[in-house]
Amino acid sequence: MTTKVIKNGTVCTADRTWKADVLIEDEKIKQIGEDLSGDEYIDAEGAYVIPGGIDPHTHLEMPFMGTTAAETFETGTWAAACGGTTMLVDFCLPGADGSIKNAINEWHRKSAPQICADIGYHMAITGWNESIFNEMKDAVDMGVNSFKHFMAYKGALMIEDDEMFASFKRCAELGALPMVHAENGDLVAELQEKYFNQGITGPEGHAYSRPPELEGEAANRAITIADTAGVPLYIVHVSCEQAHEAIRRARQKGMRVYGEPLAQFLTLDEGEYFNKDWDHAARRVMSPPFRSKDHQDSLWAGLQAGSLQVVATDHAAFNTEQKRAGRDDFRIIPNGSNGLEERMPVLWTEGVETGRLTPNEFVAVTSTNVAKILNIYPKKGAIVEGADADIVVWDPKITKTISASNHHSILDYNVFESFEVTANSRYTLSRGEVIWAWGQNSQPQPGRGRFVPRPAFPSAHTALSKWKELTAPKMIERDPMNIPAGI
Ligand code: DUC
Ligand code: ZN
Ligand code: ZN
Ligand code: ZN
Repeated sequence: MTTKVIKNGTVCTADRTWKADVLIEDEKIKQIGEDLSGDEYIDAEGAYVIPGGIDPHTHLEMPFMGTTAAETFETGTWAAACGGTTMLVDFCLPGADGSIKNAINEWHRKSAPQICADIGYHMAITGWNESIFNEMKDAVDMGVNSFKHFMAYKGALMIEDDEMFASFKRCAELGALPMVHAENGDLVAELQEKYFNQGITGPEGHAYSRPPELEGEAANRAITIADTAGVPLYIVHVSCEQAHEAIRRARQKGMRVYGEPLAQFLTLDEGEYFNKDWDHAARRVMSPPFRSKDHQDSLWAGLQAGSLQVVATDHAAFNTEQKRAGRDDFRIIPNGSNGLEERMPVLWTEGVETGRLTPNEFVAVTSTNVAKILNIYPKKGAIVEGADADIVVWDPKITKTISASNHHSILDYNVFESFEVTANSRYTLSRGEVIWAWGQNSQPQPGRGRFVPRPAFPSAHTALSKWKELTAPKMIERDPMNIPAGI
């Protein structure tokens, strides 16, 4: 079989940086060392050789809010590859029958013929009954080891606390990772109505009705529920100091709680919702919403200190036409924004170029930490012998202006429009195949990507359980005769 060597680059992993060539054989990394030779060569002179990015949070072709996200599995995985992301983890939603197994099979049916690179899934738990309890085991057996719970979207996806507790306990039994969308959905619904009734019908109403306090409250509640169930917790799209603070406090107490800021939250702020151009503002409507600069500072600090571990996009792409369904009512603007292609270049430019993150930290939060937390390390997220050759030749000298006119997403706009980025992927390799080369723009074969099963976590994953103490309570012996008179 043909071998490839990535030549003359600087290998940069989550823990070190050194000059080395990387030899690839049979889709895997065969050897890392000096002066390696092979059948073909890939030039990495002047560039970093990093593990392919993993976006832990996307919604491709997701049916949502009366429409379906416009980004397809084909365009989404291709756009991702163009920006250095070689794997994404998409959220499966149950269909009308409520079945988890059927939802996973439906996601396979949609994704398999289209994907240009590898994917995994999380499963959403949007209600609670015996068949969901049973089917969670099937999901884990099918390679889906994480379950998301929406604490918002009242009347649609929202789950109640008792249901969430039941599901978290089931996750603990199965060695699965529960995730939450943390916003107090009951209060969001009330605030939405309040502002709408005051005549605030535009996208600014979206920001007013989803204040950071409601995200912080839900994050704290989810952490308490996870701790009582004795299971780790992953909080998706952390947007604000209040949620970050809850995570920091939990981690300090020894809980395994993970937080995921988005590239958008780190760089775009709530001022976008007050733009006079309705389309501009509506295109940025997502939940939680963009916040003020203070919250951005908190998120950057969390990435630096390790209290937040990964950067995602929540890529949920709705075209302008779809957004316009909410022309007269912000409550029905489909929620979601883009970022799959932009996540890594934007994070490098705003994080590494500014000195906030080291290149190694950049690798950790875009790839390695994701692989570890989602239990696919070191198959993914690593440059070590035997790992999948998902590798990016990351060029810190490529500059470009982000624009809908040159991006690879299906979207008719880009929330990062006119951002100047100072780095991009020179070559993106997926299991050893070059699927993106800067300046060539030739899309790989749809369907070449694979579903990556993620196994259950070992039982140590459910350590530190208050719940275990609660289920083995100590009996206290009392003398029934020793009760004071009059009680
Ligand atoms: N938030 C969004 O903005 N879109 C998809 C789902 C979500 O929780
Ligand atoms: Zn409720
Ligand atoms: Zn969400
Ligand atoms: Zn999401």
